[in-house]
Amino acid sequence: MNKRALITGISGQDGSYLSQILLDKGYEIYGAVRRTSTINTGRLFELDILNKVNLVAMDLAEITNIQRVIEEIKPDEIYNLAAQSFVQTSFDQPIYTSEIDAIGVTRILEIVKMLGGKTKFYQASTSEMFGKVQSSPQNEETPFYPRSPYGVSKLYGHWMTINYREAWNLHACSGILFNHESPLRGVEFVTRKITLGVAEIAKKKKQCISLGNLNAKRDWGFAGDYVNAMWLMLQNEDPTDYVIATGETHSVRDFVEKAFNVIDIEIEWSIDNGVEFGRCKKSGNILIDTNKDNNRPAETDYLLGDATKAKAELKWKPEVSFNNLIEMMVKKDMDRVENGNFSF
Ligand code: NAP
Ligand code: G4F
Repeated sequence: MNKRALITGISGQDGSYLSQILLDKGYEIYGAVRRTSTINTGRLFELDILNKVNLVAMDLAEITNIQRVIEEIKPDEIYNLAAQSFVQTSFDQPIYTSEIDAIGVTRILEIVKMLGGKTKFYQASTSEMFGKVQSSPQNEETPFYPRSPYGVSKLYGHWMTINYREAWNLHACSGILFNHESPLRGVEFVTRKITLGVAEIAKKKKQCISLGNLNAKRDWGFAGDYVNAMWLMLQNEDPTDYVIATGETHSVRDFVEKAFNVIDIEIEWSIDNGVEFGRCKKSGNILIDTNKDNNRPAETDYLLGDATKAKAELKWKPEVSFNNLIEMMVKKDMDRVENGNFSF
């Protein structure tokens, strides 16, 4: 019989890619979607899998809803990807973020335990838990120091996952994933904001992209590679936690330069009256400006992951390079802008 997976956050970037690879493996997919005025199915549509998954109404805020869904579906595996996932918003909505990203995890774990504890559970943990990094590169042994309500909430969910594994013997594991991007990334995140902005500038629909901290560094990989690691973790006989990362770090500034290179523009940086700008070297036009509104009250300055454990035990490795990722994102956004093809 086909395995059954319940994916919370199926409408998001990772949920869509994960559905795609699990469908290829023959899984029956149930995707939890919360009630909104229009259900966000654009990514599933773009991957041409919308009619291959079963959508069920489930909000992480509502335990009775979670219980009914899990009781009815009886999934072999649950991938808990649902979250208020935007760090900046978590400073304005710390309580809502905790409700979903922290307590929401316990709601699912408790129901899995109550129903006999047979369902395997994956928790979407994050490199944002390392925050003000205590050592580099970061691996499974690195102490955590979260710098946002999002990071703090995720750290609670991380430890709850470990606690249910140790206390109740659940097959529960947590993937500490570093930033991963794709053409399906939400437009609020810096990489997609840049690639969409570059495409709009190339097609003369926009003049300038406004950013915040250009010096922040991230270990950016491709989401399609990272969802495979989630699946591999749940196939382990003994559940444990893994860091998933590329082992390379780049600044937001590097990302901007490389994204403009895709459309043959070279960026020159300058500071006027304390504000940094990026100009087109050839025309002198300002293509990037910086605005303090895009800065965070507390920043995670530097992330660099060490995925040695995942490489050794899961035989996982990233396939898409930093340059190829940027090129893939810019080209897809050029196509979207040219054809007015925005499905999410
Ligand atoms: P995403 O695109 O923002 O997707 C988040 C998903 O969660 C969406 O499907 C969203 O539904 C759903 N959701 C939000 N609140 C919910 C609620 N109350 N009840 C049910 N569903 C809810 O995020 P992503 O990039 O795919 O990331 C997936 C997971 O990995 C998240 O937990 C994120 O925190 C974590 N993570 C991501 C990264 C990364 O770099 N992408 C790195 C580490 C960890 P709507 O469509 O209705 O908004
Ligand atoms: O793209 P970001 O918003 O991603 P961030 O905060 O690293 O969070 C993402 O990765 C986490 C894993 O580490 C996930 F858990 C989380 O769910 C999410 O997927 O910002 C990246 C960096 C930050 O340092 C930010 O200050 O880019 C900097 N930045 C500079 N200007 C900007 C901007 N970020 C955004 N979103 N918008 C800007 O204009």
